[in-house]
Amino acid sequence: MRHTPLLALAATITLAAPALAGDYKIGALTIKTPWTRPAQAGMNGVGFMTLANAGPKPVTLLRAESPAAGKVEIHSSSMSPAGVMSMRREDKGVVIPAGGQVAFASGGYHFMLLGLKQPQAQGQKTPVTLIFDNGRRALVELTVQAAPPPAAKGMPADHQHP
Ligand SMILES: [Cu+2]
Repeated sequence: MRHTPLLALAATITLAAPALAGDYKIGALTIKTPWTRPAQAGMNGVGFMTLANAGPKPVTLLRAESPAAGKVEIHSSSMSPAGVMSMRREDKGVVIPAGGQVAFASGGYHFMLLGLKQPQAQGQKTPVTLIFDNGRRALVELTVQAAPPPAAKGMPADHQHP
């Protein structure tokens, strides 16, 4: 064993460290402004954030989990030509391209927090763990707020609907 136990530990513990206000950095990934709306216990919550990948390789977000909900699913919303909004599960995860970013925002990708165990009240934080294909897990906290954070508004990359 040439590696010290400390180094091995550093390689496996990948708690995301808060960076700028509400942002988390984990390796080449930045998780920006995670937030969710107020909701009652037993209801489904919806989580939003932006995932940016500054690295040279794509990273896939495989799934997410939270002690605050019975289950967390990755969904995408889309508008049919008839103007009907529908959503579907993204069981294969979501690829964050090298040098790119993916917005989880109203009308697009989002996290469904199925069966909230407690109410989400304004100002509280809901913990969610993101699990990536490179073996990393990032624990982030969704801030409970009624309206999108300023940084999440007006993101042109998210607007693909006609
Ligand atoms: Cu959904």
